[in-house]
Amino acid sequence: MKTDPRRPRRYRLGALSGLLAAGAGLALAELAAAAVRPEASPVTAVGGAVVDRTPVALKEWAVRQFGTDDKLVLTLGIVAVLAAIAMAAGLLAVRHLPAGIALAAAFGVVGAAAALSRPEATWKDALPSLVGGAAAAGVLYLLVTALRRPAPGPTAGGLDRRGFGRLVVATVALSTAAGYAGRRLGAYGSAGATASRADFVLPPPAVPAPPVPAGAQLRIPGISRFVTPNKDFYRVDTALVVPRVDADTWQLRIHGDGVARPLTLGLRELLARPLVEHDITLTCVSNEVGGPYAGNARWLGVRLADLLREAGVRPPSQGGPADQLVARSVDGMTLGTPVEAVMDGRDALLAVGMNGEPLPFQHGFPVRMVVPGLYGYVSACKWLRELRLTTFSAYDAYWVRRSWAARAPVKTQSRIDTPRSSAELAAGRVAVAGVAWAQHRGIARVEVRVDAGPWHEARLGEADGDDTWRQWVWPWEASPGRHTLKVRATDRTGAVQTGERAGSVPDGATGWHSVSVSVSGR
Ligand SMILES: Nc1nc2c(c(=O)[nH]1)N[C@H]1C(S)=C(S)[C@@H](COP(=O)(O)O)O[C@H]1N2
Ligand SMILES: [Mo]
Repeated sequence: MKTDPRRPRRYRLGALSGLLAAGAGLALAELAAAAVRPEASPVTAVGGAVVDRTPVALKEWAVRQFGTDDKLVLTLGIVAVLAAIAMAAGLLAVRHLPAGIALAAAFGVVGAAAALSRPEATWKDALPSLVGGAAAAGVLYLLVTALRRPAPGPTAGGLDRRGFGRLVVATVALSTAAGYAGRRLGAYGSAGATASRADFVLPPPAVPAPPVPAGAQLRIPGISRFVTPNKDFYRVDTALVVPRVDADTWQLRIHGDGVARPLTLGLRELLARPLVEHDITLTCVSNEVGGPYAGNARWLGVRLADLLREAGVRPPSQGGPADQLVARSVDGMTLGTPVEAVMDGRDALLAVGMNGEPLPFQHGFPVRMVVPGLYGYVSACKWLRELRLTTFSAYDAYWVRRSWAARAPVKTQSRIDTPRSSAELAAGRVAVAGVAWAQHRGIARVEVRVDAGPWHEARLGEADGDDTWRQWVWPWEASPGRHTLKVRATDRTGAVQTGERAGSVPDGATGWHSVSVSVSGR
């Protein structure tokens, strides 16, 4: 067989054609998604489908490795896989045009299937991926046909560089224009939501929270701030694009077993009820011992128990038929909360305000749930849309279907904020300090131990109710050498935090946080 010297180059250009076709497809799909809804973009849809199907062990690993960047890493991963397949499709198309085109188009179908598999999907969600797949296939067809067409004139048999070059320029221009238009259209689409948040003035609370006691915040460099500023508040959710809900059209529906008077409320109606303010520390079940997924804020909202009573709901202890309250968000997330906990007198809130401002979009604007004493995944539904009363035996919420426990009260935990792990310290007085939490039970005592020594009682910051974390500090006379510091807390029921190590699945990690430091002599 004779080998054609132009072949390697033709393949390189084939791979490039694949990439350009994929780029054009993605850009047009983003534009279409901006028109349909942002969640329907193929990358987001595939990403969401991957998140839904990721085994917990892998998800935990990803969260440990990448923290809150896990979403970015996932998106980059999808784009990288897509790029590899796009190049393969380009190469394939050079050899066998229909096969390459079919591969490009198949990707549209995969994206469409992923979009349709997402909760809350309608048939329209398939459109962006189908448009993208068709565009990619069409562009690939044009580029590869040009590659295969011999140049006219004297260089007959060679590549029609000009023709191919023009097509490349046209493709890049088209993709850029579509990408730009998509962004503009996307911003336009969420402009109503953005304006509704900007215009939203928080009503004053009928029951204000007392000021945070001055002694709740210890003056120690490196300790977590007692009130976590909104911009620093941890974020954990499955949303690859943050839902932007327009407060003016937002509605909440309350219905289900034992709901004598189902309710549908807009924001105005919700806010017509008395608002209470309450400080609550929120923690994530997937937080490792010593991890960062805990934050404390002043929430403003309507007491959920009042609203449920208004709807005629009775807790199981008073003969109500429903023991589970399933909250559903606009993005189809479901979280199941014990009705008994919501109605037992604690300040379970439908929150609209966080630290004096409307909820940030990332934290659930316009309305989210917050329940003191329960991990976020069984209580803190963001972008709330529906509350349905049912039973734990009849329904498993999203995380419960993924090996997490159905009921998950917060476990007593404590964390050393300072000194940091591997810190190099000078011998002498060192402030060992951090936070401890046992929401709704309260923290009674925190103790610190150096190496295998005795436990020393730490000084506690002033308590701000039982639903928030508490700061603590212990002055250590550090002696030279390597040392390990450990902390444990005792809640107000007298239960001491267990030292037994357990991972976060299924209902929260246990064990004592420990920090190793080295102390040098003077
Ligand atoms: N709609 C929606 N609400 C959600 C989640 C989610 O993925 N989607 N994650 C929950 C989890 S696991 C936690 S820990 C809290 C975190 O709230 P934050 O991001 O405001 O800190 O939100 C909860 N509410
Ligand atoms: Mo969580």
